[in-house]
Amino acid sequence: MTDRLEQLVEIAQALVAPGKGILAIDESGGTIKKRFDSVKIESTEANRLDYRSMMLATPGLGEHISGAILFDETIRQKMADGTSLVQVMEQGGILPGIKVDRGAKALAGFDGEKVTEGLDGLRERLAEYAELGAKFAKWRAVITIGDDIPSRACIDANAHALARYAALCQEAGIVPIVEPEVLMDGDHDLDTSFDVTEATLKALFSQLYEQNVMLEGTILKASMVISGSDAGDRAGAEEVAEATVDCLLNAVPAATAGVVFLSGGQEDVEATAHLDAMNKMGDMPWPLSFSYGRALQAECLATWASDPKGNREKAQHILLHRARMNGLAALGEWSEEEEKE
Ligand code: 5MM
Repeated sequence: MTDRLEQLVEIAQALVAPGKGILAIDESGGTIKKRFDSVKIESTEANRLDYRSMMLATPGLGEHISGAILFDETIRQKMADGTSLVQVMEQGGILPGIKVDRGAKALAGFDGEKVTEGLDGLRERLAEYAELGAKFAKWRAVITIGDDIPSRACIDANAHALARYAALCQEAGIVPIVEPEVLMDGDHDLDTSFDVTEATLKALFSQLYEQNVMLEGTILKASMVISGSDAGDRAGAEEVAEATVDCLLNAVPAATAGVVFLSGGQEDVEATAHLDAMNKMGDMPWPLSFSYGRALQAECLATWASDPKGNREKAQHILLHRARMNGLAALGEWSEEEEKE
């Protein structure tokens, strides 16, 4: 194995080290504005820096968080004393990652479906991000469940783009996180979520194979197999865990370095309980961990926003607690009692 491939494997394994997971704080301009609007904070560059640097400087965060995914603005930001956020992360033992997709855009000819853009110029952007300290990257595709969708065309177009992105990342010595998110929106049942997720993952791994992507240096960021958010009779934690693990076993090669889940709109504790239930099912071919955005940040954001200066430590404490709970869930050692401590 060449040095570059060995380094990819090492980084990928570090990202899913036992009891550790990823903090997703790579909200693009529109999404962070939406999050800040919900807590009545203006989305200025200074406020985004204050909020994200507060999270990354949380003492002890690196015990449960292996890496954090940043947005382009964040990987370039420095604090008032000149320390860059990348340096803050390095000091805290957290690997810097970068979102490199340019968003999910309408897929021509397919109403209601999206394809993620961002391949043009990606080789050059990756080289720059590697210089800035990025060790891993993320690309998110969006698959929507609805009347007669997703189409085969949408699944294939997104799988193809994900694989081309992953190959470019590995060429640059950056570990790709491939994220084909099957949205929870809608009233679909668990079986529909299973079928769509399985078809999506199979298409993705077929494309990764076609495009020579090394799975030992690749992380899958998956959505759980879960009832739609508007479904009448939503499946419970055990059912979600079993369906998700069955689906992954059907579609994800054992060589893949690890699987981390997105939270996709689940409540904080719900996302933790689902991950824990999966890891309590016994040994898996890959580590199963987390890469939550909202399920790690929701309470931390609300606390910080109510008094950004006065509540800084309180918000950090809340983030650390959620990170610790999810770290336990990644080991199958979480319990409701731990939650109360
Ligand atoms: C943190 O949110 C990420 C960026 O989203 P946009 O590109 O839409 O601004 C998002 O990709 C996130 O990493 C994943 O969806 C997982 O986040 P959740 O909140 O679903 O755990």
